[in-house]
Amino acid sequence: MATHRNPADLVRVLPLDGLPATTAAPQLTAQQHRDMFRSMLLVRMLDEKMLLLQRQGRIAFFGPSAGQEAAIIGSGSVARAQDWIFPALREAGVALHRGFPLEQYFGQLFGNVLDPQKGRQQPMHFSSAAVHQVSLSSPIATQLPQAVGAAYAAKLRGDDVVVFGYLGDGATSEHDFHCALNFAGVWKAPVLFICQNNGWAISVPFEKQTASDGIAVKAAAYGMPGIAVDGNDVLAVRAATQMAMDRALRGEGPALLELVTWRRGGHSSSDDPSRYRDEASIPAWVLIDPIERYRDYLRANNIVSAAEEQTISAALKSAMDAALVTAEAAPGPAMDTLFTDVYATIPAHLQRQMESAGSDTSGRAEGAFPL
Ligand SMILES: Cc1ncc(C[n+]2csc(CCOP(=O)(O)OP(=O)(O)O)c2C)c(N)n1
Ligand SMILES: [Mg+2]
Repeated sequence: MATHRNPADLVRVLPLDGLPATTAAPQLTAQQHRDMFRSMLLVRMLDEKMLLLQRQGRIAFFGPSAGQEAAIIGSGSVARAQDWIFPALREAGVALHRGFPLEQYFGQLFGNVLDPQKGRQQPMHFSSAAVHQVSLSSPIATQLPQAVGAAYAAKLRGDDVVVFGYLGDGATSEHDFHCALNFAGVWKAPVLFICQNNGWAISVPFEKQTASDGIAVKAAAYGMPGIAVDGNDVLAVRAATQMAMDRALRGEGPALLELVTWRRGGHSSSDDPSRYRDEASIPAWVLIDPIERYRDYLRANNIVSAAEEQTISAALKSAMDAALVTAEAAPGPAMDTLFTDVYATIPAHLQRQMESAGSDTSGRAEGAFPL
């Protein structure tokens, strides 16, 4: 059960257990490095805080991404402002890296007025037109044909847009995955399929998911390159994603990236992995912290000193704490948005229903509606 993927088979920049780099570090400015590192720290910080909030009953549900920060930020940081993200469960960090405000992030988890979707989605379904990130689709892999459609539309219209379609290893067993890759290959759609292979699909281990030698190899069947990357190596992820992006921008179509990482925690705040996972059999290399690996690089190359990191962390913490206080105090979405947000112009029957529902504008739905 400890097979998962062999690290020797993966694209790597940062050293790991004596394994050599297989590709050069991407050319990034010090500011780009700092931004990526900051986002990785933020994802980890939010993860820890949100799981506590869930246990305190302050939010209902959370899907953690501890250990996957390199895969999330290394790939998402390649997207340009005009590109679109079709995420799975664990890519809120991509939205945050691209400017999604923390108040809106918390507002989504509280389902209140600060949520751009006004509390109409399950927690973790972050979505913001401003940062070009659509909501995750709860049914696994359904976002992938949507991502291909968006990419193909951009191609037909001549828009300079690349679409990032994220998925987990479990999603590769869904028909939507195969359908999406097939169409993307035929149409040469500018879409990157970015699979975070974290070893698990809730309680199903990777070994039970597929008989193929990993996920990247599946790309060959659809006429696109597949690249298997050390997903805990943020620079390898960034380099591989950029390579796929450059191909798409040259009109050469899609690619499949398999970012091999590890789900350290439960599937979600509702899960207890000790019920089905033997912690002693976890491959040691996947537990080497992606943040520490990047930190070592940043220190060795004099990009982020220990003092600078302290300043970054302190600023992140105070921004997080302040946004949380604001968001937790915000009211629920106003009751009348149930009626006003359905059509551009309210039809007569909804108008009547809105009037008969009364004039409650307290923003709290509990008990205010005669059901
Ligand atoms: C079609 C469908 N089947 C089952 C589920 C229940 N479900 C939610 S997440 C999940 C596992 C997803 O695993 P993976 O794709 O590896 O992503 P990860 O959670 O590991 O990030 C399952 C089976 C679902 N949401 N949709
Ligand atoms: Mg998985």
